[in-house]
Amino acid sequence: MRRILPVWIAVFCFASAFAQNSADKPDFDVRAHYTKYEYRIPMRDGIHLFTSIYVPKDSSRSYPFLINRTPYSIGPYGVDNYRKQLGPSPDFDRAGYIFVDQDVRGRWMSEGQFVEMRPHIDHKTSNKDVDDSTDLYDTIDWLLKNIPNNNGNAGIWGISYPGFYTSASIIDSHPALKAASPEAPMTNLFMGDDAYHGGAFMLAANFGFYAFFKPQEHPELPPKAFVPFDFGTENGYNFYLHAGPISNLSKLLQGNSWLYDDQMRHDTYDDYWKARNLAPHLKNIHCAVLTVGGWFDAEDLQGPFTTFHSIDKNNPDIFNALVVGPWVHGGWYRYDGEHLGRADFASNTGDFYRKNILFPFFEHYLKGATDTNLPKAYVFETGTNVWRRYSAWPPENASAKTLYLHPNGVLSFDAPNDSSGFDEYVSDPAHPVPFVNYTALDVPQEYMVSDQRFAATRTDVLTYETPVLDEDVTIVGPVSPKLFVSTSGTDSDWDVKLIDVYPNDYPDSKLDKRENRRERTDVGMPAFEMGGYEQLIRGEPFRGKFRHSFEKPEAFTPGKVEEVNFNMQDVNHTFQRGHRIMVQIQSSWFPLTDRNPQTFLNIPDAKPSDFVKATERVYHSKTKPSGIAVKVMPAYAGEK
Ligand code: PG9
Repeated sequence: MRRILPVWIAVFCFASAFAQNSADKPDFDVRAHYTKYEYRIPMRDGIHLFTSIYVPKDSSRSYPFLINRTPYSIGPYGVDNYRKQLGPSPDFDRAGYIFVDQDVRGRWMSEGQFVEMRPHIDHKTSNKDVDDSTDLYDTIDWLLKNIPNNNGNAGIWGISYPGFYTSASIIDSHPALKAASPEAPMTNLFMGDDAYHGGAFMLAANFGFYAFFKPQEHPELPPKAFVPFDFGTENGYNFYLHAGPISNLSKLLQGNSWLYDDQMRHDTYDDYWKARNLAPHLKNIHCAVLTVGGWFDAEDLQGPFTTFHSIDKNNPDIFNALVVGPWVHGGWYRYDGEHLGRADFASNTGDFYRKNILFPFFEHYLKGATDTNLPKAYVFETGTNVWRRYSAWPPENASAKTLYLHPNGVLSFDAPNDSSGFDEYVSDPAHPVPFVNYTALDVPQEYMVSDQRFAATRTDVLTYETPVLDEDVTIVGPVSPKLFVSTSGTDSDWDVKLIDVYPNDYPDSKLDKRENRRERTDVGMPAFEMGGYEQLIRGEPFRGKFRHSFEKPEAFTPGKVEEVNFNMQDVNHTFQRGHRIMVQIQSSWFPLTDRNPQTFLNIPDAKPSDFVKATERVYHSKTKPSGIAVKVMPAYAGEK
């Protein structure tokens, strides 16, 4: 049975299902309470952006605008075709807003040219200098003048690409813009968002995405039916391994692959990526901002942190807050958030966020409702499964420590004292380490919490673990590998995983698996047995040639010991008493990332013969103390 890749159909459905409903199934009849209109709103350069507007039928009071700008279609089109849900949750539909949905430039029914993550123009000299900040400014201006019964205030929200459009649009804010919620906003695709992590190309996610997200010839015409890409197999590991060098994949997109090619070919931090790094442009923002992310967001986990910190730095006088929950990409919109795979979060975290954080935020800033008293950082602590309120992120009272590697697979907060010592393995690109131990064509969302015992059995994975903890250890913020390594090749990946090891007598999970529609459990393991589970907490690849610079990669000298230091994305996790802390190190993670040929060259154009085995060494001694730097919290010290 030929399996069509579901994930990007799911993304497409997910994307256009912003039109449908979030986890709180709407029992609210939108058509009975709203009237839909469609407009082509003129921008300053003459281009018209196709916009649908849902206006409350009750004209006894005025309403703010709540805007969503997307490249994924605002469908269904036609004033008689209504979305089932209009806002980020049914509470918004019930409370009454003027919902505004817009196809961005060059997508679907809007005119103009689409540009991937359109670069912001800091110094505009004419009406021809347009970007998403001018498009939102012109849209709000038009709405205020043309849509009656508005209360003079506007807000904007969006998840993922619409999250990017939220951040990009609020720069040089329109005075009527009072609130924004960028959610999983792509901020720098090369530095930890969708395209590259640690310089390694996120292969399965990106090829799968661009097999769905195609350039459009005539965006102003009604969109063509979506034709899913046929992989011809269910097994992504074999599909990508047999595809060979990643430039071969372009040919499978029938020439319509320039969006994929742009991502795949710009494999160093070059001007293409620098122009698209939104962070330094997040200035002159005058509205309140609530940035949202998910600890297990496999696509845009870094973006929320980069956005939050950049806005804080450049706009110190506005309300700027961060919310991070135990969610997958967009999970805070789509799911109850009680678990992911077999990781149990003990409460409906998505429901809590929608009702107690997001809805009150917009009600306060757009309608003058009671102040929400939101903290600077509202963060769910996994492990203990409680929400924490912090006055800064990361919390300022955490102390810096290092989990050091020791001989015989020991991990300890004590530094090694041996005069010499290393562990080694042979990394073979023909047999890369899988990132999940079951058949998958996409990037299963639960991979970020999946059991790592399968990897520990491989000879090309190093495993280190602490003794059983006699007290809780809570870590917050970035997790930073600091490795002393050598390779017999001239390039190598150093992928690091931080893992929570459950005690062998840990009770079985009581989770009902119906909720997580795309979850898969490991082959052979009973679905809920948690004794000895090795839960991934954070994992990141790092392509060694970028150890000194992402702009200018450097070859390794075979056998020469070098330092490889990098940051993995933030966490807030408690390793509970009775658990162990584990670290795994490997040089492939496939097909989550592309393979490193382990030869210093331009990887997209590598020939099959360029992929060679290499002997990798990780050192642990007094003079070469490899370890993972973390920030450890004292006993709970957040706001009460
Ligand atoms: N994060 C998705 C994506 C955007 C751009 C490139 C690749 C992936 C998305 O869901 O928008």
